[in-house]
Amino acid sequence: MTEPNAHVVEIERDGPVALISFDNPPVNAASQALRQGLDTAIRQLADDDAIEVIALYGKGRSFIAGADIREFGKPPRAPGLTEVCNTVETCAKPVISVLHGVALGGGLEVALATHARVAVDGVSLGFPEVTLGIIPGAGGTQRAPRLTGIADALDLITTGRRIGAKEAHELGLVDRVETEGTPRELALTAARDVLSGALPTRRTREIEVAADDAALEAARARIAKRQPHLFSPLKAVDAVAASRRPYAEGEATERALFAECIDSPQRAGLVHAFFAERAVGKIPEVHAHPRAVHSIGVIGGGTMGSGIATAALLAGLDVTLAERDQEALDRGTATIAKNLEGAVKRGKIDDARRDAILSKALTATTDLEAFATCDLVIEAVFEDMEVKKDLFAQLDRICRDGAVLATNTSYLDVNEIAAVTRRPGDVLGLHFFSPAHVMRLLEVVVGEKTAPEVVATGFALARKLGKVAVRAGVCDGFIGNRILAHYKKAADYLMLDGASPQQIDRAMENFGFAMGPFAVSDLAGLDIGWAARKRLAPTRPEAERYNPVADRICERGWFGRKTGKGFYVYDGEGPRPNPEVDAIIDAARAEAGITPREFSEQEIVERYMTAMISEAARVLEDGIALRPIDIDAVFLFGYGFPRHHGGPMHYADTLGAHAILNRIQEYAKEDNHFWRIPQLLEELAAQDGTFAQMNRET
Ligand code: 3H9
Repeated sequence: MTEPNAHVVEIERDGPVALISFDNPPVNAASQALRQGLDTAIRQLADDDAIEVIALYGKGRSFIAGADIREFGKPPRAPGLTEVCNTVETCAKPVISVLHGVALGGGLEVALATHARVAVDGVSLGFPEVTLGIIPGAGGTQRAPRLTGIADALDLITTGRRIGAKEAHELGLVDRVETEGTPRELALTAARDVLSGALPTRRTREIEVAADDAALEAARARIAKRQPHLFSPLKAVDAVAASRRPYAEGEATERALFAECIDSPQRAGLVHAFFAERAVGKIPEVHAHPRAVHSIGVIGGGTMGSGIATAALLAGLDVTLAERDQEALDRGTATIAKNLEGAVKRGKIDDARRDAILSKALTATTDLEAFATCDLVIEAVFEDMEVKKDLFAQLDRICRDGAVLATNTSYLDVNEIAAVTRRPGDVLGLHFFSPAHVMRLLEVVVGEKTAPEVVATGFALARKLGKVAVRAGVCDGFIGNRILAHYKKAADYLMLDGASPQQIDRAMENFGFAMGPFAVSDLAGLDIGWAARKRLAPTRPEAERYNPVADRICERGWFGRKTGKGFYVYDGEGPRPNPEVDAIIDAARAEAGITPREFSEQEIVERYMTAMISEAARVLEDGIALRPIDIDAVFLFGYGFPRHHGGPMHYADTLGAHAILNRIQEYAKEDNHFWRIPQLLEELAAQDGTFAQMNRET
């Protein structure tokens, strides 16, 4: 027997049945070796008179997870997946597939090119291409509508939604669902059923597609509303529209549209974001053994503490929630119950699970001694160093040996907090983002003395909670809030110099942020920034410009959404600019002797992004973030950074270090205190280097 590509694709013969299996760990991506192996195997078996039916299945954890994303942006290597799918579909003998684990993107396209599909219960099917800035490019936009109709194909292809075996069966994507048996056993059985006539086969390309112009228009309207900045979803609609034409014509249209997408900057940004999510787990402590965490203690039942408790409960952990008095405790447990109710509404858990969590997994107490048996304790109390130190001294006395002690502080010195305990090695920062049961980012703040296994425990906990953990060093604000404080000042200066808060918000929303900085401040609560500014006032350098507008808004008792007024008015009719803020801004400008000037949207974006990139470069210089890609992940998963720009460091590479340097030099002519050139950026510009190179080198 000749092996087409012995390591990745194997043929097994059983009488008239041939099984082709894929073995390309970890996820069976359709790499060049897999494509070549499959193409060769089908051609060989087509010529083999002893074989009457061919069945494909995957070894390991999945069928095929899609094209090999690492090959994107590199010169294509033959055979392309389109050709391979065509080899499969045009094979004169019936070819079927058994789908388990995942069959995504190109993996699903291979399956749709086979003549019948068996789904193993638990499989996840979908077209995630639009999340990577592309469209299905191996016939998916042509074959899916032939099986499901245009409307359902559009839903799957333009959203990237993943579906299970049952729904795939209802939609007509698969012919059979099996609940028992290994993929190999099911492949053999199904192949024999093809021979007996029990499993009918047909070529997808031969099916007619019914016209559905209404579905095409509805999809375009939905995309304009929900994904206004994305390039590929509309291309996907155009490709699906072409499925009405003869197969070869539709396929040619898909190829052309796919090529436009693969070359787009959005594709590069979205693929970078995909890898950022995975790269951040590669930390120096990767080989340390995490400590087991089954029960956690949460101190503080405010929005943050309740959110953390909710996240832990949803992940199956036992949670002890502590507050200083019964009233506060009741508020905390009520918030958790409300959060869980939201999880029921979103279909994440059912009523019975919610009831079990509330009655069995959650313990509420006003006595810190209850933490004696917890594996990990997180405090989420008021941001005050003395309060936190007092708490950690108590935890040090109460908690068992080996328990991890975590602070959720947003900016305070984790080393100073750890120093009040006799076990600074067990202390770290776990900085959640609000609402903590929704936001995916977790900054794992590593102190000078934090033990490697305690860092590993923070990362393992994040995985359990479904969060993206990023390793951060100790400084005021860690990675995210430190950078935010800087570019927020740039926004404040733009406002003082002539741009309105709404204009700045609109510019950043048009750049791709879901909300601009002033709308975000209103949402978070203006009192939070006010407290931070008051705290930092004594250390504010003389030379630093100061915009007092937000302080004056707060002095009126307007803290944003929660008080109904901030930069915007919230009175039930949707946010609108607060007219009284204009007068406050005018007064601040007059006091500072500023004659307001016009700012174009482009200049607003440039100044804002340059400030973000500058401080991010300093965060790298100071070793607070391990690599540029860690900063990207912080902004993608915690700050609503537009995914198609890949994160601030990836975006900086698209501009080039020289261009950023030139901007800073230009801006520094007006304010050389704020606009300083980070040394790292200067070095990159001198070497024509990129942040991406730094990712590869570290
Ligand atoms: C496509 O198919 C386009 C076609 O239409 C075009 C044809 C012309 N390629 O996520 P994990 C790596 S577009 C390369 O941690 P999990 C991943 O980086 C593609 N590598 O595991 C990681 O590497 P490392 C459509 C891939 O169990 C390791 O595998 N397909 C790919 O949590 C483990 O991954 C998709 O978009 C890939 N396709 O989740 C599917 N996939 O260990 C993308 C994964 O070095 N993949 N890797 O960090 C996923 O959604 C998840 O990885 C999956 C497994 C659900 C499969």
